[in-house]
Amino acid sequence: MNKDTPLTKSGKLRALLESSELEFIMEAHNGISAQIVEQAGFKGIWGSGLAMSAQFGVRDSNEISWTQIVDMLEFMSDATEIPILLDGDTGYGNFNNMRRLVKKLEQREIAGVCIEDKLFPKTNSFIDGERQPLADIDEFCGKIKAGKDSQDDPDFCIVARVEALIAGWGIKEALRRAEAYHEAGADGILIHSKLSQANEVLEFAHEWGNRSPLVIVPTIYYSTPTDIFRNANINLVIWANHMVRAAVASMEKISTDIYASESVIDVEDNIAPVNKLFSLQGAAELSEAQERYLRPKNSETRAIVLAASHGHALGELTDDKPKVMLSVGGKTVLRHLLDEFKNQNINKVTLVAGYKPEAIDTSGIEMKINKDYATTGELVSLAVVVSEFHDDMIITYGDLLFRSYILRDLLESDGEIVAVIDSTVENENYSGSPDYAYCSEEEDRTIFKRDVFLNHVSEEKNTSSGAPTGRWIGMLRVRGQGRQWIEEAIDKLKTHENYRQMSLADLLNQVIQQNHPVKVLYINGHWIDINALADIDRAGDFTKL
Ligand code: SPV
Ligand code: MG
Repeated sequence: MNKDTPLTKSGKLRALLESSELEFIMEAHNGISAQIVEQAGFKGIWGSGLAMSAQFGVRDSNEISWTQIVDMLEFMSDATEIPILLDGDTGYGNFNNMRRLVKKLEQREIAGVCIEDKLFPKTNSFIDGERQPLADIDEFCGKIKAGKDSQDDPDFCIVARVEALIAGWGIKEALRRAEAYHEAGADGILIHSKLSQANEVLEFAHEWGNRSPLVIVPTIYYSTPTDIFRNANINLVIWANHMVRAAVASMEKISTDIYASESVIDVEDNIAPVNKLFSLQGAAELSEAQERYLRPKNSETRAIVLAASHGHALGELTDDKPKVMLSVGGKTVLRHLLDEFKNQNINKVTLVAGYKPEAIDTSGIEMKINKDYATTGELVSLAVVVSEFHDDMIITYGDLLFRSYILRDLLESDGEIVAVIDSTVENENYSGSPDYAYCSEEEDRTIFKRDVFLNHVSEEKNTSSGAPTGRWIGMLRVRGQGRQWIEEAIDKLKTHENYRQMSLADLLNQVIQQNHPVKVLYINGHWIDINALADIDRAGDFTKL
């Protein structure tokens, strides 16, 4: 930044007032309009009394309280970097009210205040201006002095607004007052006029010379070319009410159009997109902060659900839908699964479908298809979503129902790959072909649990590795390097002649064969998978427990 650029808002306002160039500030009346003014390039904001009253739907006659104004200014100031000059009416009372006002404005980083020499409660200068009594000059000078004496920041600006021309007193009185206010310490003079030509303002400017910064409000004499002001000893132009008028005109049009057409189709392209609001509100910053401070546990975890097969053993039940869409205990199997994921904050779920994908309710999931589901095994289904793999994921069969603690414990377990193993080797109700797990140790029921690793998974009950220590339930956690191990194992198995028929058990065995550890999370029952008709009733009972 240029070393001469003031850093404080009050410093910036003072620089505008004292600039050798003609400067401009624009009205704003709330946080969003203040931001829009800043984004348009304006170097300052006019906190207009008229506009703020109007946006509250009341008159510009001190019907809103000064604290309501200060509250609004706080939003405007928080939302912007450019200085705000408050239209402070008469200072909302006498010298004492003025002192308190200045303190409160400084606390909110409002750069300055303009007060006008009328009586509280005031009325807008363009409504019966001649009938409005002017303040006693000495009393008004006392107010200016009190304000100047109570400011802590030397750059805070107090602009004195002369209403003599509005009230019909003429140039002489205007100059007399301006001089007194200047003497009292005002940082600038605002000369106001309600004529449609700038003549009296220009005459005043001419007489005033460069005694102190001069500010004008060309609301009524708007047709005067700006260069005339530029050449007339004027420092600052206030566009005093154009944001609120623009908003009113636009809102009126849009509201009438929508009412008449009973539709928003034709207006959509003529109004700001919702994303524009988000951007003005700084929504992106909040999302970022949420990532930093509020990232819920497991929110990065994704789930992959394998649900491609037909499930022939279920007979007619799967004639028109895959297993995951069977209803159990009032919900589909898939819904049970998704609810378990949701309970653990896992919201990104990819499901690999194959048989009758059109019957799957895809709300809350992303669906991918293994089109060769009828002739391939689970491994091919998993390979369909390799591109969806993530550094933290659960891979599971879609026909599993389980108690919530199983997924919770799996998410809390550490290890690059963790397999959930039921330590009950035999289960007479089990209808499928079990994946017997051969682990480094049997389940240890003491509190001093040691890490257990999977050695092998097999449909064979007794293999050369000895007796099984449990059954794999079809659920895995994969994290960190584990993802790479799985990808490498898939690549390796792809070269195998049986690849198309391979299962996830083959994948686990391959990972282990490549010397990567697969940790075991032992459980004791509390899950069920749906393979045959008998399982449907059992699953119904399971969900009721
Ligand atoms: C305001 O913006 O509230 C002003 C300027 O005081 S004017 O309405 O032109 O009087
Ligand atoms: Mg005003």
